[in-house]
Amino acid sequence: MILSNNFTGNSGLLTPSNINRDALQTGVAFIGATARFPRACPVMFLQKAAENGTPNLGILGIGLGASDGSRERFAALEQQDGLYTLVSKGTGGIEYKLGTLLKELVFAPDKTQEAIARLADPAITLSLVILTQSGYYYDSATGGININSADVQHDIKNPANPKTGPGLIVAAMRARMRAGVAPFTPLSCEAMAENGATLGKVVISLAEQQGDAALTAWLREKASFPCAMVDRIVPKLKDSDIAEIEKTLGYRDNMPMVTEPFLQWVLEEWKDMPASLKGALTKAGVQIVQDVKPYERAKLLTLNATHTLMAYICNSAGFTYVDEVVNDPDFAPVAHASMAETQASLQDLPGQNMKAYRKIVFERFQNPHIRHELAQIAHDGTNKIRDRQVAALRANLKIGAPIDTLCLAIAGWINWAATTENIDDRTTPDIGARAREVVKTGKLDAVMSIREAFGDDLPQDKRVTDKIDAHLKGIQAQGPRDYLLSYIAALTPAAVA
Ligand code: CS2
Repeated sequence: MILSNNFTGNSGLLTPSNINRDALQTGVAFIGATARFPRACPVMFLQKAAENGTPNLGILGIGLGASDGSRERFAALEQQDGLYTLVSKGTGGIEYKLGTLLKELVFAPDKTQEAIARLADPAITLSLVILTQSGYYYDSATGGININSADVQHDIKNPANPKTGPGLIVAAMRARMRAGVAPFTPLSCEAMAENGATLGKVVISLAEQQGDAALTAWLREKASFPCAMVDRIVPKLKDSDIAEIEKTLGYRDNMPMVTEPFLQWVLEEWKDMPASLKGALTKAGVQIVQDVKPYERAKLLTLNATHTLMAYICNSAGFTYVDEVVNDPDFAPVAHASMAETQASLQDLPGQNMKAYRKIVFERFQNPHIRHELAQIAHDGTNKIRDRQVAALRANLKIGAPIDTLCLAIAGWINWAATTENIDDRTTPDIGARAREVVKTGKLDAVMSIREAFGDDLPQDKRVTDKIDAHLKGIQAQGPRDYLLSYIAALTPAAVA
């Protein structure tokens, strides 16, 4: 039987919660409610705050139609009354918890007016937002919304009947302004640099494009779009996860998550953030800071950059999962070498010592219960290489720190792209052809000319191109596995410290 308000199976195995769903008032929206990452992380902090007694953290889940299968996933969530299971697996054992905050669900593509009206409710003061990076329609050239997109053009012409996430937010904000209600505060959960600020830019520029000067001015004056760093490793759901939950808990859950115990939400304090909310979130474990950027950078360079290194070169060397690599004494040193380089430009932060942080990240990678597929990490390589390896490269070049493993990761990406089929890279859809061109000609140009990743300077920088070239030729000559082993054998103790 399917999980629902009326059926929670062997709930004795679930971590008890004192939340009374009937008494919970809806005060938070969640735009993109089927996404797993926020349900596993920020929502769990809100749930903790609700368990600590904050009353108005019931969630209005809004579904968007942007990605394939979202309608089906939303219907599955509706069928379960918004309930879902969170299975966290660590060395301390398994914890089963029910996500109970999602109380109301509205699928915006079918019920746009209802979604706008509900988002305009004065009781809603916050909204989690997850749109995927492309769902922001951000145009870095103009610093606003991408007016060349057909969906955005639709929303410019039809402000009352939007299709996009930013369009929905603008319409809801307009309704609030007209009713004399303050804006809600959108909390971006995207794993992307400057997430909240980017959301603010696209929302305000869309209002501007719609010719609504009053709304544009009102948003500029009154709305806040705080940035946040959200961290929890959530591997892709497997059929066997659903089967295991059904066997153990006695109900069928089509929207669960299997994740690690670790979770972190660093949130920027915004002007007029209510002191009571700040207190409640802090007590629930959220780190409220003035500037999120250094935390975001620390995570991107320590955790995500090492993921990206492994996703390509270690995948080509025969590994399938993250934990396989870091638990293999022959190959783990390459992950250490990567972290040593990417951390070179990082400073300790309040509450976060970089050495200790690195150790925690490495142990998280080692968690054998979290089978995190390298192939899952490999998609959208251009953006990831830019935000991770290239960001670290630029910083290290500035301070004269080593860049060898960073260049190995980039060479690994090129080799992987040349040898992998059906690559999903929205920024460089022809990355496979470009990489094969590099291999064929022995010249890096076809890949280094991807400006979105390397800019105009790095293709000219011989300190970088010579190293990438040497690594790539080594990988080609010896094969990825043997090359990686010979690279690791030559690492000095300082390179992995
Ligand atoms: C990963 C991230 O797929 C990837 O690119 O590096 O999804 C990573 O697991 C999360 O950022 C962890 O919070």
